[in-house]
Formats: sequence, structure tokens, C-alpha cells
Amino acid sequence: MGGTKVTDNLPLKFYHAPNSRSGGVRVLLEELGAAYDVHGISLARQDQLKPEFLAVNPLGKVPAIVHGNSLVTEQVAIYIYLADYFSEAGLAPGLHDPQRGPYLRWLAYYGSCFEPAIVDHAQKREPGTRGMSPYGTYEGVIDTLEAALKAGPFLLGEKFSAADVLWGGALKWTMGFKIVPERPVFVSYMERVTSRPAALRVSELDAALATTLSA
Ligand SMILES: N[C@@H](CCC(=O)N[C@@H](CS)C(=O)NCC(=O)O)C(=O)O
Repeated sequence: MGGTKVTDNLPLKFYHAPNSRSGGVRVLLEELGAAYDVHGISLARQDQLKPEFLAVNPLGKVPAIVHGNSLVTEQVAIYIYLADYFSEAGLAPGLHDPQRGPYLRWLAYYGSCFEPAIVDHAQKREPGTRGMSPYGTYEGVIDTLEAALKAGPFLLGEKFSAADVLWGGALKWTMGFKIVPERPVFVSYMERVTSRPAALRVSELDAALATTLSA
């Protein structure tokens, strides 16, 4: 959906820093064909720690969206919210669709297992005792993800969903930083997702935004 944007009566403001975790949300907005206004955040300038943004997200983290009067922070919540709200794009299985459970599972897996595991791994921190860890072991998290992606072409099989937008982008940056091994399953999946027109469009839009923010 590169052309006409889906609008409703509610303005959608998107707090976004190029080359950060918020990039995936921009790809999702483009995949959904949603109309949105970008509020650019320069992490280099530490805009995320300025009072204006801390009033939006006290944690000083992007992404965040304000849709009408609804504030949504946290990537996974934003993906669920947007894909359901703009459901006509078909990127979220409906409430009674048998794929709804696996869809939510893999979105939640990102925030509650993958992120803590890769951050501990990158910082060379021990996960602690198994019973206290939210994910078990780093290897277990990576192997389980690989098994889920193996059949392909997407997480839910033939159906492309918002969960793929999240995971395609996440694997791109985590493999780029060598936090996640470049296994063939991950590489081909990541390339399949990040070569879609919406992702390519965001690369161009974000390059322009990064230039503006650094001026
Ligand atoms: N819990 C947040 C974390 C998002 C996050 O880590 N954002 C990074 C961008 S890559 C950030 O805003 N960093 C700025 C900072 O820590 O100062 C989510 O899931 O959305």
C-alpha cells in the first residue's frame, strides 16, 4: 500500500527515531497504509530524555504513538493495536481465527523472551537461576525461534502478518550487531520480509529523516 492512505477521524502521531527499534513500527504503518505524522526524535541529541518526550513516555524510549487521545508505548502493544485497528489490511488474524493464538504468542515472545535474552547475551550477563529467568537460556530462545521460522515462508505459514514485520526487522538489526547468529533460516526469512516495498520505502524515508534530524 504505497499510495492512498487509510485515514480516520483520529490523528495518529508517531514518535520515531531513525535506525532504532521504532523503525519496524514505521514499516508496519506503511504496510497498513495508515496515515500518520512523524515526530522525529534524535537519539544522538537525546531528544528522548527531554521533558517534552518524557511527558509522553516517562521511560524515554521510542516507539510511542498517540492515536486520538490514546497513548500506546512498547513495540508489541503498538503492533497489536495498529494491526487490529487497521484490520482491513489483513495483517492481524481475527479474534476467532485459529492463527490468532500463535500470532499473539510470537509477538509476546519478542518482548518477554527474545529481548531480555539478547540483551543479557550482548552484555555478557548471566541469565541468573533458571527459575528466575523469563526466558530460560539464550540458546533455547534462538533454537525455538528457528524452529518456528523453518517451515516458512512466514511465521504463520503462507499468511504474512504484523508479527513478521516485527521479526523481520528485529532479525535484521540483531544479526547486524552479531547478537543473533546468521543461521540460513533467519537470513532468508529476514530478506523475504525486509525486501518488501514498505520496508524499502521506510529505508528511504528514514535516511531523509536522519539527515533532517542531524542538521
Ligand atoms: N520497551 C521498549 C523498548 C524500546 C527501546 O529499547 N527503544 C530504544 C530505541 S532502539 C530507545 O528508545 N533508546 C533510547 C534511550 O534509551 O535513551 C519497547 O519495547 O518498545
